[in-house]
Amino acid sequence: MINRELFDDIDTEQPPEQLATDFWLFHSMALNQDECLLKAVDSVLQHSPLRHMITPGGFTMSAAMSNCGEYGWVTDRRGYRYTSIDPVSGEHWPVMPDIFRKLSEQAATLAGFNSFSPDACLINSYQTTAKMSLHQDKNEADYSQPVVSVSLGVSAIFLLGGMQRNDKTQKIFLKHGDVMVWGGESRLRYHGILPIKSQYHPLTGEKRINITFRKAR
Ligand code: MD3
Ligand code: FE
Repeated sequence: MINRELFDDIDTEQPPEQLATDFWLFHSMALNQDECLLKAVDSVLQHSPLRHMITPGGFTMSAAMSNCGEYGWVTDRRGYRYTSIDPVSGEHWPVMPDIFRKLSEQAATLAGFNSFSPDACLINSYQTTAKMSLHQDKNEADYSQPVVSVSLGVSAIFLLGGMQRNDKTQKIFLKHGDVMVWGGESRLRYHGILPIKSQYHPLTGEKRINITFRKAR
């Protein structure tokens, strides 16, 4: 078994990494609140459970999803969009936990986005082999607003592409506790997640949890 505390200390000393213009990776930024974050994830999921949504093309997404905050991102045969009501529960999405909001605003500030105030928070849960194909995030009203994401549990390799689907991609390793912020010139970059390898994390088991914060409206 890995000595987690030893690795925590090393990771925390990794400086913020700029992966592209307006694109930052804050290594292990969420590590010291990992258990609180996962507890908050669980409380959201008790109200609005994870579900596999259907794309407009009729495919079932391999990542299971849910949301909290004023708006939630959904997809079905009618398209991709934000809603204020969870179509599964028939109620409003759960309130965004304070610990989520605080972390996302702090990360955005570190990246130079000073007045980020997310109104939408998507929770993605990946089991082994789940993936997310190359896409752009463009269902939001204002692309001058950044996006923040927090990775928890087993690691993943994400593909960072360019502004065109066929642009060259770079592979970036995302581990438990990593926080990314992208906006400005990078806001509409193509990106995706390669199929998750079979791994085990003491706090999440075989799963990877990604929490993504956006300003939808
Ligand atoms: C944005 N989720 O939900 S977030 C999504 O890890 C999504 O669950 C992925 O993409 C996940 O829409 C990735 C991190 C990420 C990485 C690179 C990007 C977002 C990015 C590059 C450009 C824009
Ligand atoms: Fe995305």
